[in-house]
Amino acid sequence: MINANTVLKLAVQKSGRLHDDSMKLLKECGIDITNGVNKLKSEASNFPLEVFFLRDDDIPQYIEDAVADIGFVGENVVYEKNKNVQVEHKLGFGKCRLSIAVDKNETYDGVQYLQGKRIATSYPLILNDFLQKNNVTAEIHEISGSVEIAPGIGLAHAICDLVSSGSTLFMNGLKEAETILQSQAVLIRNKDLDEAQQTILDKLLFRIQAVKKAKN
Ligand code: PRT
Ligand code: ZN
Repeated sequence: MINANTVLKLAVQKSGRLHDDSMKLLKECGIDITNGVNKLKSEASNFPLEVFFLRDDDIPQYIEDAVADIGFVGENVVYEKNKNVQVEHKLGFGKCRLSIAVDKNETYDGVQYLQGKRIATSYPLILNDFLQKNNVTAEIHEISGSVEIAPGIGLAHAICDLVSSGSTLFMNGLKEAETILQSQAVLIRNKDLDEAQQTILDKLLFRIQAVKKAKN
């Protein structure tokens, strides 16, 4: 029997680029969340959903550990964290790409350019996969922020970072050389939801798909 008291726990970014679109999507799905930005969690008043507000980097781990059941997070974070979670649905917002960029005056003539170079990034795992697939040996220098300044201060020959408009690269005298991942926000889930949780997730997915259809 399905437990009528079951509530699905959704993790969303507490603040940052994905927060507003995540909350907007819930609203478009007809789900009322009483404001909870300064709280850790908030419950929907008209749907069996509880929303947890977290740093995006922590979301895959929380889902793997079943602290939350589902989450809205960028594919870039999902693949970099490499946790045991399942990507269920692409959400259509938070679009960006993970790209390798070099000094705008460099002649970039293909991935072999990167051989023996030092590349600064916050995405060492995804970058390492890309380099291996392309038989390139390069030094990956992991930094957590302001990756785009690394070439200018002599820390690296190239960077691997998220790009959307391209203006950050431009302002730092860099040019995009290689796109290694196209990313957008996705709904990820714990792999072992019980029947009651699955039923709620199916209802939510049905509404998300209806919202998407209405926009097309
Ligand atoms: O605090 P928390 O850890 O939760 O947030 P965060 O600072 O790690 O992430 P945040 O809010 O910056 O980004 C959240 C997610 O938004 C990312 O993981 C991506 O999935 C998505 N996203 C979409 C982006 C961008 N577009 C983006 N442009 N994330 C970051 N950027 C940055 C990029 O790193 C670079 O510094 O924006 C700059 C480039 O933008 P353009 O427009 O100048 O090219
Ligand atoms: Zn983050």
